[in-house]
Amino acid sequence: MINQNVYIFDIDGTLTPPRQKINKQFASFFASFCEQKPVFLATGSDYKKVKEQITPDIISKVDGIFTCMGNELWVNDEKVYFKELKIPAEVQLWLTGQLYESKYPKEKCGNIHFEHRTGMLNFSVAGRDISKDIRSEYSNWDKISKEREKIVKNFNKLFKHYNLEACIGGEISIDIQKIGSDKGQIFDYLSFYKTKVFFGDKCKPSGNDYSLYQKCEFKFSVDNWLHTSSILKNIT
Ligand code: M1P
Repeated sequence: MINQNVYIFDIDGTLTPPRQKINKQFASFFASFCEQKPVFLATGSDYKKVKEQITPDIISKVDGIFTCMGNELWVNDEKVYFKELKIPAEVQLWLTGQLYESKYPKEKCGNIHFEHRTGMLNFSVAGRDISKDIRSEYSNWDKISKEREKIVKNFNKLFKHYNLEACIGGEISIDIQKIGSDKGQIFDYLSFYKTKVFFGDKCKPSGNDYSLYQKCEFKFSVDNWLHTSSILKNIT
């Protein structure tokens, strides 16, 4: 057992604005935090997106980066392990059906609705290839219509027999993975640390940080990276 706190951070909405680069000043503060403590990043995104958003300095200082909901681990720019997932045709077709069911205006949607990542599928009615403006418009519309919450609920009722579950991703998407192959698995990989301290922004039951948030001994459900920054400044 390692008698130290290990710090685990979600990325989008916790260390950066969703799908954007980390703030420069915060990045240099956070890099020095990573030098002093054991730190892991934990994201639903893939490693390519992590590298777009997080500085090389931070990447070189953290102990590891769990991507694709913990279905991949990267250490020193090397993939240390990965878990695969095959999505059944019925599931893929049901999700395609949701695109037709959606009340969000079709002309505003992009064309890339599915992103097959390691051990997970990211699904977005609005599309991964939409502008920043449409992204925030869909996100606000979703808060009122609760489209993603409804899709997640129905999905989890229908596809348990495939051992699959869905949760709300970031602003516009849904993450789908095997039951138990969500961020909660990161807690188990780090169980040899006495205390796990987690920072996330999607910590409610349908959010993709919930499973890890629930397990960690210390946890912070944050509003955005500024909130994370102010908490960290009190820890150091
Ligand atoms: O917060 C992490 C999430 O970031 C993106 O979500 P969205 O595009 O919905 O804002 C996705 O990469 C998602 O998989 C990821 O969990």
